[in-house]
Amino acid sequence: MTTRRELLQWMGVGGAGLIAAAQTARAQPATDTPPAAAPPPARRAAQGYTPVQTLNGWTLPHRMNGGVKEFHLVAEEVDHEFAPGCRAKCWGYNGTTPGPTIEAVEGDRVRLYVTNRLGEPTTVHWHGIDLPNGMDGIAGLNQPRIEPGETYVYEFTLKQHGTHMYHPHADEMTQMAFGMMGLFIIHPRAGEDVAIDRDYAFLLHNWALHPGTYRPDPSVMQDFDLWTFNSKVFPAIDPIVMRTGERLRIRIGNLSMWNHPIHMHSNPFWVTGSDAGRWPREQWRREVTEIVGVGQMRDLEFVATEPGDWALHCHMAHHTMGPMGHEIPNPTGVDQRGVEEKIRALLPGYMAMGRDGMSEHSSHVAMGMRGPENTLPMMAGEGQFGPIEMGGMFTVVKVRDGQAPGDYRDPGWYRYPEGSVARRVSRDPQFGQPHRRKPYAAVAVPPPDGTDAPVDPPVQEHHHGS
Ligand SMILES: [Cu+2]
Repeated sequence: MTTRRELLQWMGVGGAGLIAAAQTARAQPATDTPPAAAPPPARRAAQGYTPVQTLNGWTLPHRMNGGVKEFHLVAEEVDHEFAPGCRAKCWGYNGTTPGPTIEAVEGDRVRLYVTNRLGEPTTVHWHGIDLPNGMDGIAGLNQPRIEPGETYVYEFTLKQHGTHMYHPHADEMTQMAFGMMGLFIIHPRAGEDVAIDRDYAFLLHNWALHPGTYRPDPSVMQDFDLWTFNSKVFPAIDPIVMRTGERLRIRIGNLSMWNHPIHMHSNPFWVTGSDAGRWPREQWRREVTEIVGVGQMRDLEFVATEPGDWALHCHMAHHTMGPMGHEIPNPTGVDQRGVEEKIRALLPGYMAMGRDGMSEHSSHVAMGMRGPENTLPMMAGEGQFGPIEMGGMFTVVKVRDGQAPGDYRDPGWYRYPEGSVARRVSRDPQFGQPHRRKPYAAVAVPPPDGTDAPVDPPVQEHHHGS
């Protein structure tokens, strides 16, 4: 139901604010709340919402037809690049994986055409959307399958707002493993009382694209090779860009086969919504990590107070890495000299690593060492201070004092004010008198003079407070 207040404000009638204020005053019981604590005035958006920025993606244009918003999805094979050096034949919609974002407003009547250009049947399920049962898209249960070459139409009225998804519900295991999914964003008809300055959205996914192959393997259940935001891996994932003091919303959906604890650096965010729309404010939670479960959506809101380059990533350490072997013996602490030459005779280009940790992999990458065909390094990304050593679900939130409102262009790396970066104070492993318990002497620490001979640091006496 449209209230008189909303109607007046949509129409932009002069003086409507005064009428609305008078009506509100009559409708609400008097409270002791001082005016300063009252929420900011509601922003009446109607169709004037802040458009969602689909990370590395796009929004599907629609056309109006007799008051109905018409969209047309095409299920088809796509040639997709995860990052330079790694591409595959994937499946998606309208030429991309994920498919384009569908964006509409609560109360809209939508008509969605779906053309199947795959070699097998498909359907589309509108995930989280409150609609008539016959529009829910489950092959066999709610509708016949859309056969290759056929076009079906779905039509319903959007009764809610929130962050939703669409994906096939026919041969789901294969079609989703190949990248068929997209975002479906419904903005609230009456706007939002806490206004958003920037609204980003992405989907979490995983892919079994084995090195040297060009088709994702749909039968893999756990040991995936690629972990993606909107089907891209770092450093090919776009940064999230904002101005200091702005309010950001990040809408995250998960159609992968794992739960992902999404962690954002800088000050804590609020979890403010889900498939069910923006939650009442009493339910907002302050977090620094939020698990986005399989099949779930989460909206995170963040007010930037500190400029800089802030990491945003999944906190499962393997999910911020590129492809790796999962069943190799543990090389940590193993001196592989001698063995390395023998293996290289069998496997040209083999390079032993991992004795002191995996970090040297990033320097191999920086040296331009080539891995197998059509795959990506486990660690990648070069920042202004050196290797970032990430690879999968990782991107950077770039907060800048000077970023103009509405400017989404990448401002480059942050320019740190002088003296504001952690710095080296010594190259001597014996530096200082730190409290240590039972130091373990076997780890070789390079000596400060730069010679090659490993030196075992002497076992130090240690003291600790009683
Ligand atoms: Cu994860």
